[in-house]
Amino acid sequence: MDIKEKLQQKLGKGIVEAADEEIYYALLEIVKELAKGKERGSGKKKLYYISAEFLIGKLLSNNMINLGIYDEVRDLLAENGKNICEIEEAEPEPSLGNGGLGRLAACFLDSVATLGLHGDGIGLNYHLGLFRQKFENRCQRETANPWIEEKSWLTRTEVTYPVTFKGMTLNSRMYDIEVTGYNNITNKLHLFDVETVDEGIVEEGITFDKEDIARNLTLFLYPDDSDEDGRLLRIYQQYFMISNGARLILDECMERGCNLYDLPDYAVIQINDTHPTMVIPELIRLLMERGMDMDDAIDVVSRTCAYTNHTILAEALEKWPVEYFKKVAPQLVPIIEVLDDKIRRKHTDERVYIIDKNDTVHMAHIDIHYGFSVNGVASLHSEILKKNELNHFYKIYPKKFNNKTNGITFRRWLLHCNPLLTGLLDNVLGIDYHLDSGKLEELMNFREDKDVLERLLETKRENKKALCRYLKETQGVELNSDSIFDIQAKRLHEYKRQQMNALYVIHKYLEIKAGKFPAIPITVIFGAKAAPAYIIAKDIIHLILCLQEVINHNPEVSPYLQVVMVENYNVTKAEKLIPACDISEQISLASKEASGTGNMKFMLNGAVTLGTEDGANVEIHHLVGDDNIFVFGASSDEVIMHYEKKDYVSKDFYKRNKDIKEAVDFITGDEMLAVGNKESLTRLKQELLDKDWFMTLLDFKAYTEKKEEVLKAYENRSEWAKKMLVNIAKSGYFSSDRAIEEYNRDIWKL
Ligand code: AZC
Repeated sequence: MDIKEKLQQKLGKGIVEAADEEIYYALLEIVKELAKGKERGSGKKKLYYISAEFLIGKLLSNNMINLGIYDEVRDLLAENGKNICEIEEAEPEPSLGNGGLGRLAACFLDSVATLGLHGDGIGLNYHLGLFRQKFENRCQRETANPWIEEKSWLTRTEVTYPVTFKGMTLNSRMYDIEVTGYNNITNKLHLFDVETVDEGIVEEGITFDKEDIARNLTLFLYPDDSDEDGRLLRIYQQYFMISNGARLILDECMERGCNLYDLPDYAVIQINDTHPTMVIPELIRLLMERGMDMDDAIDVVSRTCAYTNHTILAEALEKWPVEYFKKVAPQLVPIIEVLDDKIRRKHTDERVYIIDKNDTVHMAHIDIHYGFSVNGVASLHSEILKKNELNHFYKIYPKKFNNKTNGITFRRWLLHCNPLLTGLLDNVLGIDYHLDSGKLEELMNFREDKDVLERLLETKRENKKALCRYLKETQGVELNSDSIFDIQAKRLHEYKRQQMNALYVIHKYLEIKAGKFPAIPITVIFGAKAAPAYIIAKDIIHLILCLQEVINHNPEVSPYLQVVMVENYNVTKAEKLIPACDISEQISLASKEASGTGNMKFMLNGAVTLGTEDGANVEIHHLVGDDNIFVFGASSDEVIMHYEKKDYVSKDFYKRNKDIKEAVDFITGDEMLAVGNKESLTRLKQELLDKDWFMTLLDFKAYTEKKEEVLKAYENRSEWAKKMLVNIAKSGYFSSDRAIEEYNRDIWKL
């Protein structure tokens, strides 16, 4: 039966008569059936990618692209007066991740299947995912974000396990999502859920009874952990995830013929950051339960597990009091104690102990001692791990450390999100680059081709217009599509320095008011969610929303400068912003952004990076060369030195530099207080003056100067088009297919 017949059969009526939602549900079923019919991953050894986050985004279009039916369905719908983009609107986005780490896991699953490798994901089935962001009185408010409908991508399985917590046993159930590779096999994402979960316990916003574990365990991704109940809930979630995962892995491996002593021949477990770390002591415990002696169990598990580190920020390196384990999963405590004891017998350096003198368990230390591989996610980050953050471990295990620079799937971040550019590239290069991203490099042959350059500019113009229409419809803002689109879209965090961008906006606003007009109007676009308990991050959102109000309503300024913060930034919104971007803001304090992956997505879509020498920006710089990126700011070595010497004083910069003083003072000036909250704006200003942990004022001058250079460069349209072309041509390296090939070659060996 062809797609048309299938669709009509499912609909029970003609396509013309069906509503968008009905078509979405019918396509969902068809796609699920097709995916299930595909060849499965096979082979003796299998990868298990365990992660607390899989930020998969909407799946319909991507699955259709990977199954090779997208064009056919799009045309079929068009023939019947339907627009595939509107059908997509009917799909709720599963927000099962915060940002980079979760999206990386999703891109990796796509590439594992695309490369035909045998590997599944293991995670949790959060019913409400990450919160939905609403703007009210120019502040972020959080509401629940349900995504599981009666018909969804989830398939209920018969796999269930009793999971034992202190004083309570909860039954789990596994749900599967099919992960279909591009023209290749289908693997699975296994999401574990607790049978007793109850969405009804959510009250106002995202508040709920944090102690009612049986009903709340899989409700939210990362519940607020600013209090002890929240932190304990995280331990419950983590233990639930890995306890299910560990048993699934052992069961599957035994089914494939494993005798447990040869587990490393049957499984490799990639631990995505420290959230799944408990899988190590849990596997040891389970192997002992099945009769293995402890030393053998430790040896087997250590040869099966590999760890990826995604951050050097101290706050994100998980440490849990032994007390918490005693309260939640006491069965792990004796195992962790033995693991620690073995280290203490071998090493005198306290910094490598697992349990410190405050009786706190350092999760990453378990991974490093009892895993066989430790990788960072960009070359600078991996170097910093070796030289600084994890140097004392590197000295013990130099061979374990390696780098795997992140990557993104081009199916979603080019083919799906940017059909215009894809069409142009297909036309110029053919379609081989879809599977072999290195082929994009052939675009370099067209660097002097006026026609290609003009068409590149044209696709950007069209994508900008499309974004304008979308923002008008969804947020009622009216933007100038002929202006420069300068975009910073990523989680809100002080180290990412959205505040520095906001200070630039203020600076520009003051200049324009004083009569100094930019040659081409500028539109500064932000998209960011702040963690619900992260006060300063929310203050920064408030600052940006107030600026939006003040600037866009100033008739003298708004023809030259506009600011807009996109509400509820998520994967779907990223897919609309990225193709429309001219300037990609990657301005983290050097050394703090482990890699970044947004930087890669923007580059691939023909944006030019304005960034610090941080994370993967360093590699982007290396690939595109000095002429095709705008780099500024203190180097990571300088930054690390400032931290060591504790010699950075932000107030000195404020006192010495007039532009900085004016911009910072503006935060609590009359214009802002007329629309904003005094307490919040004052707190933010004081934070910049008294703390400024991420050295905004240190780099501000270099940033504004470099931004002027970028704006100037944009005026020369043909030269700018060349920069766009070089960025696209050189982005092949950042395909997640390349990253996964490296993981497999060096770590997994499937
Ligand atoms: C992020 C890093 O901040 C980002 O630089 C990196 O690109 C991404 O992981 C993927 O490796 N980290 C997180 O999202 N979260 C945590 C807890 O580190």
